[in-house]
Amino acid sequence: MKKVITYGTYDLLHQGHLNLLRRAKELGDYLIVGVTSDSFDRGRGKLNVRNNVLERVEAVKATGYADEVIIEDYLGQKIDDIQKYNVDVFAIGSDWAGKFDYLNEFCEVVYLPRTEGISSTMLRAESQTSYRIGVVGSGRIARRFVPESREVNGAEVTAVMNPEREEAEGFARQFGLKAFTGYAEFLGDVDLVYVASPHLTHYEYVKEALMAGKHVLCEIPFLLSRSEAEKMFALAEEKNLVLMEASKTAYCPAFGHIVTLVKSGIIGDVVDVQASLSKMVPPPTRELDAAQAGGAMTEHAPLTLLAIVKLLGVDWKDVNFHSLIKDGVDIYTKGVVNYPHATASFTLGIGVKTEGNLVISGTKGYIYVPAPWWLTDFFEVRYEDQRNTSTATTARVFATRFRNGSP
Ligand code: C2G
Repeated sequence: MKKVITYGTYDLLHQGHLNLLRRAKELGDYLIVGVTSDSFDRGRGKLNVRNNVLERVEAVKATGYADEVIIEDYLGQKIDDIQKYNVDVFAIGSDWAGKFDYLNEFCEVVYLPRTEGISSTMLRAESQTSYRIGVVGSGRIARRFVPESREVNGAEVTAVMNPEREEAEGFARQFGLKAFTGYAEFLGDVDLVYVASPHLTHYEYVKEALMAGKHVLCEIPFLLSRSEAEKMFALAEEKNLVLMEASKTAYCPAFGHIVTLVKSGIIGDVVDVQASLSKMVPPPTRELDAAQAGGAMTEHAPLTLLAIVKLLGVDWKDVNFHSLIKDGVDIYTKGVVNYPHATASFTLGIGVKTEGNLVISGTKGYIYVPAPWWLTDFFEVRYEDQRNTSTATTARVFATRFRNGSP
């Protein structure tokens, strides 16, 4: 019996998928279809899949071409599946031509003609509003945001605003955007605002955008005082708008995996979280300028506090700080956050170098995330008996996929 295997997301199943599955089935006697899991798709940058994995599996089954449907959940699974199911032919659409030649070592690889004129992306685009994103600021982080946002459909960066005309126009030319120097005019031309300007400008930009009825994504540090943050969240709620802090770590699949594992009790009760982060920046720079709210705390605390709050919550008893100040900025800060049943500490450096790892200690074991933990691509769950230690290779896979966008 000749076994054929093929993989895909099969979102909003369409004629292109049907043709592909029919042709794949014709290559042999038995067709296995690997349907991607939701987390696998998110990990490879497919962020807008409409149907969930169960709906997609049902849609593939309903075509009648699949003799068996499996779930594809990790990078490298194709090789495992080919060996496990004794597959003779791996088939995939010609849009992937060349990308899976490495599987020739295990079975025959066939690229089938792709059906022109139809795709899930087209179907998704037809049925959804496309949001116009405006970027405030044109520095390092904004420069990374524009190309990354192109991976997401349903939203497109269309404008940039910087009060310095030359800066705005240079950035706009580089990315094919409209340039604005006036905020009100800019707000009139977008649906959603990404604030990536210097720290001290965040409050006014966020407030005006919300007042103008625009959703806001604001870079870290979001705002520099609790009362400002509370006011802005209340305003967003009143206006029924989305207001988010752009904390990427919170959306790293492997970081989410750690939080879930901890909540499941894998290390027992959490008694301590230690998170550190340091980055050396040569002066003169905004990060070391007191007048621009520089310092280790404003630069790094949002990420370390994210880990602490996600793991231990917001009901702390007290917080203590020790800072080393140079030229008016903290080049090093160590903070201890005490909870009724646990303690947490964060160590931050901007002119002091330290290890940037995350250690979550529990009554049964601990989780160790090496530097740079905030990009979370690998972690270990460790126990007293080292034979029990498990390396979260799935987490490594998630992050590798995420960074490389590899198939
Ligand atoms: N396809 C096609 N014609 C189209 C659209 C898609 O032949 N107009 C094929 C693709 O080439 C693929 C299959 O249909 O072989 C599934 O497509 P998608 O759902 O887009 O999944 P894809 O991202 O290609 O997943 O591990 C997953 C695989 O790498 C492929």
